[in-house]
Amino acid sequence: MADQISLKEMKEWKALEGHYARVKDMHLRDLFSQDPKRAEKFTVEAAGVYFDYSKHRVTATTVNLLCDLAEASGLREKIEDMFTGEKINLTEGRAVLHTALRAPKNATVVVDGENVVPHVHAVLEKMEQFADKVRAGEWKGHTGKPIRNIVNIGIGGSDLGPVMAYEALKDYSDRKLTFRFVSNVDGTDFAEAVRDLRPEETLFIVASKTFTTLETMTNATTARDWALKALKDEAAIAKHFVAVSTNASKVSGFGIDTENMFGFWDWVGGRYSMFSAIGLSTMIAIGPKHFREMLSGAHEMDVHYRNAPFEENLPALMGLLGLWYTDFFGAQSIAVLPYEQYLKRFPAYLQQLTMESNGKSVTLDGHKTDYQTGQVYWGEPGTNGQHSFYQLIHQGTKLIPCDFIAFAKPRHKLGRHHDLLLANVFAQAEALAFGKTAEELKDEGVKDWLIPHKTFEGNRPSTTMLLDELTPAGLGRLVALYEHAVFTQGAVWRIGSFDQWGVELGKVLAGRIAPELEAAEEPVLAHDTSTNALIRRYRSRR
Ligand code: G6Q
Repeated sequence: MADQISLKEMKEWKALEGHYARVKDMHLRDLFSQDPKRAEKFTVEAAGVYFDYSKHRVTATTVNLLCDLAEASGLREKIEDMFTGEKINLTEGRAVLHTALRAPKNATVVVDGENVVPHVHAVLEKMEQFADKVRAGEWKGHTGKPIRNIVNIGIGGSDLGPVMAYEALKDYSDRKLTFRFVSNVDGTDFAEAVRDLRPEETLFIVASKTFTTLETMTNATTARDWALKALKDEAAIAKHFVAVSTNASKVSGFGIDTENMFGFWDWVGGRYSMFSAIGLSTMIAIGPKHFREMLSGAHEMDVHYRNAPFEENLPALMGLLGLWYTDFFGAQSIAVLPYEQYLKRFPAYLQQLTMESNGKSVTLDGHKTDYQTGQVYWGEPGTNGQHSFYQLIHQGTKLIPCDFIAFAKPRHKLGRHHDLLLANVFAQAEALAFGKTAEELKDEGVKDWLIPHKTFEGNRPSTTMLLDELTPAGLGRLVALYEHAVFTQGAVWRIGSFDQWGVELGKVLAGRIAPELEAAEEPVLAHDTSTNALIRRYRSRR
């Protein structure tokens, strides 16, 4: 790779530094009072998402400078490289084509000389046939009983997307079927997931790209033992186990007929895989039609990201705003606050998407970054969070930009619930931005000594995203929005957003420690003194 000047030496970065010094103390109260059109100017609506970023500590110049930085960082070209199947995952030598998973049938995306879109649609059709059979009660278990329970076994990218989507779209799911998700190697996860299930009515989806992941293979083996204990016939495996994987030989080695395997490809990263066959449980839950709608929603956002100018481009704006706070204001985290109970697993899903992607401190050409990358994402649904951690966001010492997500229509019309929910999300964004001054408190007659405690500085930034309704398409749009925001940041930061070497070391060390825990004879330990002591303590107490 040709040497390029470092990010912080770029004139666009330096322009932002100068600009930051000028605007850092500006207050949102003033920005709003100076410009009656501020809300309008800093709201973009695209792909079904009304995206109000007016309550951010930005001016029109900030937005222009951030977009200049994106342009100068080659974001436009990098987006094209991703969409056209260039091997942009350099450290693994792979293309990055989750966008091809939601491309329409007539699209062409070429990887290694081959159009992958027909393969995507062939797998989708195979998934549809299977999902329809299960949903119709036509897929029978070994004893002839229809399947009623679906247990997805997978971890990380093979779990978080499916479980989030299942919870998000539960209102669309077939309530005759029970869904469970097992990920943790902690046996409690499996034991609790199956304790009230009958093996003869239970289907396991073993979801693993590699089919070698310790947790998933351990759980899958336990599931096989659990099923065979009741069904007492190896032939039952074919009816009660299907696999989602890229590794056919490992799948058949486990005893699953590759007829019952749903494939995907090395150009689908784990945390970008919920729209691939990894979403089989989602499709069984909500049905093929709704699954297709989810794909269309994501595709709509893909088209927007690829074509819209950065100033009007939701994922680009979202990514650049995150970078503005991370690299200039020194913010460490972003709170994701969906005012929609069905999105309760969305923050957990985003944690992997964002933190595994952009939690890197070395650039693609191997240099240590001298700027901050990847924020800590966290959150809970509103209004629950308001009664817990919002205190720190309102009055604490840390700057925590917030993403509020809300829907105009409720999934359940119940009395005043939805109006109250929405009143709260709007109120929180308002309170964070504008706060409450000492003068206002004085006018209200608050005693002097209490005023410091009751003052809200305000100037705490947030985005409010308002969608019409939580539909499969809406979920697709939201997920794709965040995926591309992550891409935007990774492109500017010059890091590899699509590998995850940071998860490897712990796996290797656990592989070394496990036999030491299980050895019959006292093992000779050669770790540090702390780890040695912990191992001995565990062995003496287990
Ligand atoms: C995601 C990661 C990781 C992966 C899991 C499961 O991007 O690669 O979370 O999804 O480790 O891997 P398998 O699907 O191979 O079991």
